[in-house]
Amino acid sequence: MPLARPSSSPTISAMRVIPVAGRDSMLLNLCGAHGPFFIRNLVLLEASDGSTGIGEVPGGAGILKALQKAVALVEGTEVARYQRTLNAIRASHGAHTGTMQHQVSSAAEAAVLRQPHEINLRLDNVITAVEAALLDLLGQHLGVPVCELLGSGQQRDRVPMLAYLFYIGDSRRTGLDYVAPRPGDDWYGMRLREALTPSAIADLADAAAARYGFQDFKLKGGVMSAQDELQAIAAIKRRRPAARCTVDPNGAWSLSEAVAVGKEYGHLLAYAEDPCGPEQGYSGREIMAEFKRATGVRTATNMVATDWRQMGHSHLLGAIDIPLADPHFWTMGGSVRLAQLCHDWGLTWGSHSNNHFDVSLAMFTHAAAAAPGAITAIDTHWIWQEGSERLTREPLQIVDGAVSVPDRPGLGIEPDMARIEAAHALYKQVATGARDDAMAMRCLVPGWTYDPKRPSFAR
Ligand code: GKR
Ligand code: MG
Repeated sequence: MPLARPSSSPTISAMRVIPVAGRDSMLLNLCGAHGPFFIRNLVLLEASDGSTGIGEVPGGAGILKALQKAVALVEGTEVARYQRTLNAIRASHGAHTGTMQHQVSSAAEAAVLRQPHEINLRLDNVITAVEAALLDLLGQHLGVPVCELLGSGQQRDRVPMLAYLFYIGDSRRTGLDYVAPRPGDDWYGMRLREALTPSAIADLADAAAARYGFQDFKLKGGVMSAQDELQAIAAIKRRRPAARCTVDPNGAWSLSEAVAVGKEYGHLLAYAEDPCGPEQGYSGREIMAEFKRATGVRTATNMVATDWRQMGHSHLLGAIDIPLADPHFWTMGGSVRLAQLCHDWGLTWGSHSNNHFDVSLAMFTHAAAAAPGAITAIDTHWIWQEGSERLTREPLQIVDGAVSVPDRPGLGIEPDMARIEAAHALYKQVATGARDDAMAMRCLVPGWTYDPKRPSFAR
Protein backbone atom coordinates (compact mmCIF):
# COMPACT_ATOMS: atom_id res chain seq x y z
CA MET A 1 0.00 0.00 0.00
CA PRO A 2 1.67 3.30 -1.05
CA LEU A 3 2.13 5.96 1.64
CA ALA A 4 -0.27 8.87 1.20
CA ARG A 5 2.22 11.42 2.57
CA PRO A 6 5.95 11.75 3.18
CA SER A 7 7.12 10.01 6.36
CA SER A 8 7.25 12.05 9.54
CA SER A 9 9.12 9.42 11.54
CA PRO A 10 12.55 8.11 10.50
CA THR A 11 12.87 5.34 7.93
CA ILE A 12 15.02 2.23 8.24
CA SER A 13 18.23 2.64 6.28
CA ALA A 14 19.84 -0.71 7.19
CA MET A 15 18.96 -3.93 9.01
CA ARG A 16 21.67 -6.26 10.29
CA VAL A 17 21.03 -9.73 11.65
CA ILE A 18 23.85 -10.85 13.92
CA PRO A 19 24.02 -14.31 15.51
CA VAL A 20 26.01 -14.16 18.76
CA ALA A 21 27.29 -16.59 21.38
CA GLY A 22 28.05 -16.29 25.07
CA ARG A 23 29.45 -18.53 27.78
CA ASP A 24 27.34 -20.54 30.18
CA SER A 25 27.66 -22.82 33.22
CA MET A 26 26.87 -26.54 33.13
CA LEU A 27 23.23 -26.10 34.13
CA LEU A 28 21.23 -29.33 34.38
CA ASN A 29 17.65 -29.74 33.20
CA LEU A 30 15.31 -32.45 31.94
CA CYS A 31 16.90 -32.26 28.47
CA GLY A 32 20.44 -32.80 29.78
CA ALA A 33 22.90 -30.01 30.51
CA HIS A 34 23.69 -26.62 29.06
CA GLY A 35 26.84 -26.73 26.92
CA PRO A 36 29.67 -24.21 27.43
CA PHE A 37 28.07 -21.74 24.97
CA PHE A 38 24.58 -20.44 24.28
CA ILE A 39 23.50 -18.66 21.11
CA ARG A 40 21.11 -15.79 20.39
CA ASN A 41 20.09 -13.71 17.34
CA LEU A 42 20.31 -9.92 17.35
CA VAL A 43 18.62 -7.46 15.02
CA LEU A 44 20.17 -4.01 14.64
CA LEU A 45 18.26 -1.35 12.75
CA GLU A 46 19.80 1.91 11.58
CA ALA A 47 17.34 4.75 11.06
CA SER A 48 17.54 7.78 8.77
CA ASP A 49 17.93 10.09 11.80
CA GLY A 50 21.16 8.28 12.79
CA SER A 51 19.61 6.33 15.69
CA THR A 52 20.01 2.57 16.23
CA GLY A 53 17.37 0.13 17.44
CA ILE A 54 18.11 -3.35 18.77
CA GLY A 55 16.26 -6.59 19.52
CA GLU A 56 17.35 -10.03 20.79
CA VAL A 57 15.68 -13.43 20.41
CA PRO A 58 16.66 -17.11 20.76
CA GLY A 59 19.45 -18.46 18.57
CA GLY A 60 19.22 -21.08 15.86
CA ALA A 61 19.40 -21.36 12.09
CA GLY A 62 15.61 -21.28 11.52
CA ILE A 63 15.13 -17.90 13.19
CA LEU A 64 18.37 -16.57 11.66
CA LYS A 65 17.26 -17.48 8.12
CA ALA A 66 13.78 -16.05 8.63
CA LEU A 67 15.28 -12.79 9.93
CA GLN A 68 17.65 -12.57 6.97
CA LYS A 69 14.68 -13.08 4.65
CA ALA A 70 12.89 -10.20 6.43
CA VAL A 71 15.62 -7.62 5.64
CA ALA A 72 14.07 -6.59 2.32
CA LEU A 73 10.70 -6.08 4.03
CA VAL A 74 12.13 -3.89 6.79
CA GLU A 75 14.62 -1.64 4.99
CA GLY A 76 13.00 1.53 3.64
CA THR A 77 9.96 1.31 5.95
CA GLU A 78 8.78 4.04 8.30
CA VAL A 79 9.41 3.48 12.01
CA ALA A 80 5.98 4.75 13.12
CA ARG A 81 4.29 2.27 10.79
CA TYR A 82 6.04 -0.64 12.47
CA GLN A 83 2.86 -2.73 12.72
CA ARG A 84 2.57 -2.62 8.94
CA THR A 85 6.16 -3.88 8.67
CA LEU A 86 5.52 -6.74 11.12
CA ASN A 87 2.39 -7.71 9.20
CA ALA A 88 4.39 -7.79 5.96
CA ILE A 89 6.81 -10.26 7.59
CA ARG A 90 3.89 -12.39 8.83
CA ALA A 91 2.34 -12.33 5.35
CA SER A 92 5.63 -13.42 3.76
CA HIS A 93 5.35 -16.58 5.91
CA GLY A 94 1.73 -17.11 4.91
CA ALA A 95 0.55 -16.12 8.40
CA HIS A 96 -2.47 -13.98 9.14
CA THR A 97 -2.06 -10.48 10.49
CA GLY A 98 -1.58 -10.41 14.23
CA THR A 99 -2.03 -14.15 14.92
CA MET A 100 0.31 -16.31 16.94
CA GLN A 101 1.89 -19.01 14.83
CA HIS A 102 3.77 -22.16 15.61
CA GLN A 103 5.77 -22.53 12.41
CA VAL A 104 7.40 -25.92 12.26
CA SER A 105 9.37 -26.15 9.11
CA SER A 106 10.79 -29.65 9.15
CA ALA A 107 10.46 -33.06 10.71
CA ALA A 108 13.69 -32.43 12.64
CA GLU A 109 12.24 -29.28 14.15
CA ALA A 110 9.04 -31.16 14.97
CA ALA A 111 11.12 -33.65 16.95
CA VAL A 112 12.89 -31.02 19.04
CA LEU A 113 9.60 -29.21 19.51
CA ARG A 114 8.72 -31.91 22.00
CA GLN A 115 11.65 -30.86 24.19
CA PRO A 116 10.70 -28.11 26.64
CA HIS A 117 13.52 -25.75 25.77
CA GLU A 118 12.65 -25.76 22.08
CA ILE A 119 8.94 -25.04 22.24
CA ASN A 120 9.52 -21.52 21.01
CA LEU A 121 10.54 -22.27 17.43
CA ARG A 122 7.96 -20.01 15.90
CA LEU A 123 7.39 -17.04 13.67
CA ASP A 124 6.72 -14.88 16.71
CA ASN A 125 10.41 -15.09 17.68
CA VAL A 126 11.20 -13.53 14.31
CA ILE A 127 8.50 -10.89 14.69
CA THR A 128 9.68 -10.02 18.22
CA ALA A 129 13.29 -9.39 17.15
CA VAL A 130 12.14 -6.81 14.59
CA GLU A 131 9.32 -5.47 16.79
CA ALA A 132 11.70 -4.78 19.71
CA ALA A 133 14.19 -2.95 17.48
CA LEU A 134 11.43 -0.89 15.85
CA LEU A 135 9.86 -0.01 19.21
CA ASP A 136 13.31 0.98 20.44
CA LEU A 137 13.57 3.39 17.49
CA LEU A 138 10.01 4.68 17.88
CA GLY A 139 10.60 5.34 21.58
CA GLN A 140 13.80 7.23 20.74
CA HIS A 141 11.99 9.25 18.08
CA LEU A 142 9.15 10.18 20.47
CA GLY A 143 11.43 10.58 23.50
CA VAL A 144 9.57 7.97 25.61
CA PRO A 145 10.52 4.54 27.05
CA VAL A 146 9.23 1.49 25.15
CA CYS A 147 6.89 0.53 28.03
CA GLU A 148 4.92 3.73 27.36
CA LEU A 149 4.14 2.40 23.87
CA LEU A 150 2.83 -0.99 25.05
CA GLY A 151 -0.72 -1.75 26.25
CA SER A 152 -1.93 1.06 28.51
CA GLY A 153 1.59 2.35 29.06
CA GLN A 154 3.96 2.14 32.02
CA GLN A 155 2.38 0.53 35.11
CA ARG A 156 5.38 0.25 37.46
CA ASP A 157 8.88 1.70 38.03
CA ARG A 158 10.52 -1.54 39.15
CA VAL A 159 10.14 -5.06 37.75
CA PRO A 160 10.56 -7.91 40.27
CA MET A 161 12.76 -10.77 39.04
CA LEU A 162 13.45 -14.19 40.53
CA ALA A 163 16.64 -16.13 41.23
CA TYR A 164 16.59 -18.87 38.61
CA LEU A 165 18.55 -21.70 40.28
CA PHE A 166 19.86 -24.84 38.63
CA TYR A 167 21.63 -27.99 39.69
CA ILE A 168 25.14 -27.64 38.25
CA GLY A 169 27.23 -30.49 36.80
CA ASP A 170 30.97 -30.89 37.34
CA SER A 171 32.15 -29.29 34.09
CA ARG A 172 35.75 -30.40 34.68
CA ARG A 173 34.71 -34.00 33.99
CA THR A 174 33.37 -33.22 30.51
CA GLY A 175 36.49 -32.18 28.58
CA LEU A 176 34.35 -29.33 27.14
CA ASP A 177 35.41 -25.70 27.04
CA TYR A 178 33.49 -24.35 30.07
CA VAL A 179 34.88 -21.41 32.05
CA ALA A 180 37.14 -23.04 34.65
CA PRO A 181 35.73 -23.11 38.20
CA ARG A 182 37.37 -20.62 40.52
CA PRO A 183 37.52 -20.31 44.28
CA GLY A 184 35.26 -17.98 46.23
CA ASP A 185 31.88 -18.34 47.90
CA ASP A 186 30.38 -15.35 46.16
CA TRP A 187 27.87 -15.79 43.33
CA TYR A 188 30.53 -15.54 40.59
CA GLY A 189 32.51 -18.42 42.10
CA MET A 190 29.52 -20.58 43.02
CA ARG A 191 27.82 -20.34 39.62
CA LEU A 192 30.71 -22.29 38.06
CA ARG A 193 30.97 -25.12 40.60
CA GLU A 194 29.13 -28.42 40.98
CA ALA A 195 25.86 -28.15 42.96
CA LEU A 196 23.86 -31.36 43.28
CA THR A 197 22.46 -31.49 46.81
CA PRO A 198 19.68 -29.63 48.65
CA SER A 199 22.23 -27.75 50.76
CA ALA A 200 24.26 -26.81 47.64
CA ILE A 201 21.06 -25.39 46.11
CA ALA A 202 20.34 -23.46 49.31
CA ASP A 203 23.92 -22.11 49.17
CA LEU A 204 23.33 -20.97 45.59
CA ALA A 205 20.11 -19.26 46.71
CA ASP A 206 22.04 -17.46 49.46
CA ALA A 207 24.79 -16.33 47.07
CA ALA A 208 22.26 -15.11 44.48
CA ALA A 209 20.29 -13.27 47.19
CA ALA A 210 23.46 -11.68 48.55
CA ARG A 211 24.45 -10.45 45.08
CA TYR A 212 21.05 -9.42 43.68
CA GLY A 213 18.70 -9.11 46.69
CA PHE A 214 16.19 -11.73 45.50
CA GLN A 215 13.14 -12.72 47.53
CA ASP A 216 11.78 -15.11 44.87
CA PHE A 217 13.49 -18.38 43.87
CA LYS A 218 12.86 -20.94 41.16
CA LEU A 219 14.60 -24.30 40.95
CA LYS A 220 14.89 -25.95 37.55
CA GLY A 221 13.75 -29.50 38.25
CA GLY A 222 13.45 -32.67 36.18
CA VAL A 223 17.00 -33.48 37.27
CA MET A 224 16.76 -35.32 40.60
CA SER A 225 13.80 -37.24 42.04
CA ALA A 226 10.74 -35.13 42.81
CA GLN A 227 11.29 -35.75 46.56
CA ASP A 228 14.92 -34.53 46.34
CA GLU A 229 13.93 -31.41 44.44
CA LEU A 230 11.31 -30.55 47.06
CA GLN A 231 13.94 -31.19 49.74
CA ALA A 232 16.06 -28.53 48.00
CA ILE A 233 13.11 -26.12 48.18
CA ALA A 234 12.68 -27.05 51.87
CA ALA A 235 16.38 -26.26 52.45
CA ILE A 236 15.92 -22.78 50.93
CA LYS A 237 12.78 -22.20 53.02
CA ARG A 238 14.49 -23.26 56.26
CA ARG A 239 17.06 -20.50 55.72
CA ARG A 240 14.60 -17.95 54.29
CA PRO A 241 11.08 -18.61 55.58
CA ALA A 242 9.66 -15.58 53.76
CA ALA A 243 11.05 -16.62 50.34
CA ARG A 244 8.58 -17.28 47.52
CA CYS A 245 9.73 -20.53 45.95
CA THR A 246 8.79 -22.65 42.96
CA VAL A 247 10.09 -25.71 41.13
CA ASP A 248 9.84 -26.42 37.40
CA PRO A 249 10.45 -30.02 36.29
CA ASN A 250 9.17 -29.24 32.77
CA GLY A 251 6.30 -31.72 33.04
CA ALA A 252 8.53 -34.66 34.01
CA TRP A 253 6.42 -35.92 36.93
CA SER A 254 3.42 -38.19 36.42
CA LEU A 255 0.13 -36.76 37.68
CA SER A 256 0.07 -39.15 40.63
CA GLU A 257 3.65 -38.25 41.62
CA ALA A 258 2.96 -34.52 41.18
CA VAL A 259 -0.18 -34.78 43.33
CA ALA A 260 1.71 -36.73 46.02
CA VAL A 261 4.54 -34.17 46.29
CA GLY A 262 2.07 -31.30 45.87
CA LYS A 263 0.09 -32.52 48.91
CA GLU A 264 3.23 -33.07 50.98
CA TYR A 265 5.19 -29.92 50.07
CA GLY A 266 2.58 -27.57 48.54
CA HIS A 267 2.78 -25.30 51.59
CA LEU A 268 6.41 -24.49 50.62
CA LEU A 269 5.50 -23.43 47.08
CA ALA A 270 4.21 -20.07 45.88
CA TYR A 271 3.15 -22.03 42.75
CA ALA A 272 4.22 -25.13 40.83
CA GLU A 273 5.53 -24.65 37.28
CA ASP A 274 4.69 -27.43 34.83
CA PRO A 275 4.83 -30.16 37.51
CA CYS A 276 3.17 -32.60 35.11
CA GLY A 277 2.22 -32.75 31.45
CA PRO A 278 0.35 -34.78 28.88
CA GLU A 279 -0.18 -38.44 29.78
CA GLN A 280 -2.41 -41.37 28.94
CA GLY A 281 -4.19 -39.55 26.14
CA TYR A 282 -4.97 -36.44 28.24
CA SER A 283 -3.54 -33.05 27.27
CA GLY A 284 -1.07 -31.16 29.46
CA ARG A 285 -3.84 -28.65 30.21
CA GLU A 286 -6.23 -31.37 31.38
CA ILE A 287 -3.55 -32.95 33.58
CA MET A 288 -2.48 -29.60 35.07
CA ALA A 289 -6.14 -28.83 35.86
CA GLU A 290 -6.42 -32.18 37.70
CA PHE A 291 -3.20 -31.41 39.62
CA LYS A 292 -4.56 -28.06 40.69
CA ARG A 293 -7.92 -29.44 41.78
CA ALA A 294 -6.26 -32.27 43.74
CA THR A 295 -3.65 -30.15 45.53
CA GLY A 296 -4.91 -26.56 45.61
CA VAL A 297 -1.39 -25.51 44.54
CA ARG A 298 -1.30 -22.63 42.06
CA THR A 299 0.06 -23.53 38.62
CA ALA A 300 2.33 -21.74 36.14
CA THR A 301 3.34 -22.78 32.64
CA ASN A 302 5.50 -22.01 29.68
CA MET A 303 4.55 -25.34 28.10
CA VAL A 304 0.80 -25.80 27.86
CA ALA A 305 -0.63 -22.28 27.39
CA THR A 306 1.84 -20.73 24.98
CA ASP A 307 -0.49 -19.13 22.43
CA TRP A 308 -4.00 -17.68 22.36
CA ARG A 309 -5.68 -20.91 21.29
CA GLN A 310 -3.99 -22.91 24.07
CA MET A 311 -4.82 -20.09 26.52
CA GLY A 312 -8.50 -20.40 25.59
CA HIS A 313 -8.53 -24.14 26.31
CA SER A 314 -6.48 -23.64 29.46
CA HIS A 315 -8.87 -21.03 30.81
CA LEU A 316 -11.96 -23.17 30.13
CA LEU A 317 -10.33 -26.00 32.09
CA GLY A 318 -9.07 -23.75 34.90
CA ALA A 319 -5.63 -25.31 34.36
CA ILE A 320 -3.26 -22.37 34.82
CA ASP A 321 -3.08 -19.46 37.27
CA ILE A 322 0.16 -17.95 35.99
CA PRO A 323 0.85 -17.96 32.24
CA LEU A 324 4.57 -17.24 31.73
CA ALA A 325 4.15 -15.06 28.66
CA ASP A 326 7.73 -14.58 27.52
CA PRO A 327 7.71 -11.60 25.12
CA HIS A 328 10.27 -13.48 22.98
CA PHE A 329 7.57 -15.90 21.88
CA TRP A 330 4.39 -13.92 22.57
CA THR A 331 5.87 -10.76 20.99
CA MET A 332 6.23 -7.61 23.12
CA GLY A 333 2.72 -6.43 22.21
CA GLY A 334 1.20 -9.93 22.60
CA SER A 335 2.78 -10.49 26.00
CA VAL A 336 1.32 -7.22 27.30
CA ARG A 337 -2.10 -8.02 25.76
CA LEU A 338 -2.02 -11.27 27.73
CA ALA A 339 -1.03 -9.35 30.87
CA GLN A 340 -4.10 -7.14 30.43
CA LEU A 341 -6.28 -10.20 30.02
CA CYS A 342 -4.73 -11.82 33.12
CA HIS A 343 -5.51 -8.68 35.09
CA ASP A 344 -9.16 -8.67 34.00
CA TRP A 345 -9.66 -12.43 34.42
CA GLY A 346 -8.02 -12.79 37.83
CA LEU A 347 -4.91 -14.59 36.55
CA THR A 348 -1.34 -13.58 37.35
CA TRP A 349 1.07 -12.64 34.55
CA GLY A 350 4.72 -13.77 34.60
CA SER A 351 7.43 -14.49 32.08
CA HIS A 352 9.52 -17.50 31.13
CA SER A 353 13.16 -17.11 30.04
CA ASN A 354 16.07 -18.87 28.38
CA ASN A 355 19.75 -17.86 28.52
CA HIS A 356 19.92 -14.31 27.22
CA PHE A 357 22.04 -11.20 26.97
CA ASP A 358 21.33 -7.73 28.34
CA VAL A 359 19.27 -6.64 25.32
CA SER A 360 16.65 -9.24 26.27
CA LEU A 361 16.92 -8.10 29.90
CA ALA A 362 15.72 -4.68 28.72
CA MET A 363 12.97 -6.23 26.57
CA PHE A 364 11.67 -8.26 29.56
CA THR A 365 11.81 -5.16 31.73
CA HIS A 366 9.71 -3.01 29.39
CA ALA A 367 7.10 -5.72 28.74
CA ALA A 368 6.75 -6.37 32.50
CA ALA A 369 6.65 -2.62 33.19
CA ALA A 370 3.56 -2.36 30.98
CA ALA A 371 1.79 -5.36 32.59
CA PRO A 372 -1.09 -4.10 34.76
CA GLY A 373 -1.91 -5.29 38.27
CA ALA A 374 -0.02 -7.68 40.49
CA ILE A 375 2.49 -9.72 38.47
CA THR A 376 4.76 -12.51 39.70
CA ALA A 377 8.54 -12.00 39.81
CA ILE A 378 9.66 -12.80 36.27
CA ASP A 379 12.19 -15.43 35.20
CA THR A 380 15.59 -14.34 33.98
CA HIS A 381 18.74 -16.34 33.27
CA TRP A 382 20.82 -13.14 33.34
CA ILE A 383 22.44 -13.97 36.70
CA TRP A 384 24.37 -16.78 34.95
CA GLN A 385 25.89 -14.28 32.49
CA GLU A 386 25.86 -10.98 34.41
CA GLY A 387 29.34 -9.58 35.02
CA SER A 388 31.01 -11.22 32.01
CA GLU A 389 28.72 -11.29 28.97
CA ARG A 390 27.35 -7.81 28.32
CA LEU A 391 26.47 -6.52 24.80
CA THR A 392 25.37 -3.05 25.90
CA ARG A 393 27.43 -0.31 27.49
CA GLU A 394 25.57 -0.26 30.81
CA PRO A 395 23.35 -3.31 31.32
CA LEU A 396 20.28 -2.79 33.50
CA GLN A 397 21.00 -3.94 37.05
CA ILE A 398 19.13 -6.32 39.33
CA VAL A 399 19.07 -4.62 42.73
CA ASP A 400 16.90 -5.70 45.69
CA GLY A 401 15.42 -8.40 43.44
CA ALA A 402 14.17 -5.95 40.83
CA VAL A 403 15.24 -3.97 37.76
CA SER A 404 14.40 -0.27 37.70
CA VAL A 405 12.69 0.67 34.46
CA PRO A 406 15.02 3.06 32.65
CA ASP A 407 13.45 6.48 32.21
CA ARG A 408 15.18 6.91 28.89
CA PRO A 409 13.84 6.93 25.32
CA GLY A 410 13.40 3.53 23.63
CA LEU A 411 14.72 0.44 25.40
CA GLY A 412 17.12 2.71 27.32
CA ILE A 413 20.24 0.72 26.40
CA GLU A 414 23.17 1.45 24.13
CA PRO A 415 24.58 -1.37 21.98
CA ASP A 416 28.32 -1.87 22.49
CA MET A 417 29.43 -2.73 18.96
CA ALA A 418 32.85 -4.01 19.97
CA ARG A 419 31.26 -6.50 22.38
CA ILE A 420 28.66 -7.49 19.78
CA GLU A 421 31.35 -8.15 17.15
CA ALA A 422 33.30 -10.25 19.69
CA ALA A 423 30.16 -12.28 20.53
CA HIS A 424 29.59 -12.77 16.79
CA ALA A 425 33.19 -13.97 16.35
CA LEU A 426 32.60 -16.44 19.22
CA TYR A 427 29.43 -17.61 17.48
CA LYS A 428 31.36 -18.31 14.28
CA GLN A 429 33.92 -20.26 16.28
CA VAL A 430 31.57 -22.39 18.41
CA ALA A 431 28.08 -22.58 16.91
CA THR A 432 27.43 -26.09 15.75
CA GLY A 433 23.70 -25.90 15.04
CA ALA A 434 20.63 -26.11 17.25
CA ARG A 435 20.90 -26.18 21.05
CA ASP A 436 21.73 -29.74 22.11
CA ASP A 437 21.61 -30.29 25.88
CA ALA A 438 21.99 -34.07 25.46
CA MET A 439 25.54 -33.63 24.11
CA ALA A 440 26.91 -32.04 27.29
CA MET A 441 25.08 -34.53 29.52
CA ARG A 442 26.58 -37.44 27.54
CA CYS A 443 30.04 -36.15 28.49
CA LEU A 444 29.07 -36.74 32.14
CA VAL A 445 26.91 -39.82 31.63
CA PRO A 446 27.99 -41.81 28.54
CA GLY A 447 25.08 -43.03 26.41
CA TRP A 448 22.59 -40.67 28.14
CA THR A 449 19.32 -40.08 26.26
CA TYR A 450 16.40 -37.70 26.83
CA ASP A 451 13.23 -39.09 28.36
CA PRO A 452 10.43 -36.56 29.00
CA LYS A 453 9.16 -38.63 31.94
CA ARG A 454 12.40 -39.48 33.78
CA PRO A 455 14.67 -37.12 35.74
CA SER A 456 17.82 -36.49 33.74
CA PHE A 457 20.41 -37.13 36.44
CA ALA A 458 19.01 -39.24 39.29
CA ARG A 459 17.96 -42.25 37.25
O1 GKR B 1 17.52 -23.00 30.55
O2 GKR B 1 17.51 -25.15 30.88
C1 GKR B 1 16.94 -24.07 30.76
C2 GKR B 1 15.44 -24.04 30.93
O3 GKR B 1 14.98 -25.35 31.08
C3 GKR B 1 14.76 -23.42 29.72
O4 GKR B 1 15.24 -23.97 28.52
C4 GKR B 1 13.26 -23.55 29.78
O5 GKR B 1 12.70 -23.21 28.55
O6 GKR B 1 13.40 -21.90 31.55
C5 GKR B 1 12.60 -22.61 30.74
C6 GKR B 1 11.42 -23.15 31.48
O7 GKR B 1 10.95 -22.47 32.34
O8 GKR B 1 10.92 -24.23 31.16
MG1 MG C 1 9.20 -23.56 32.74
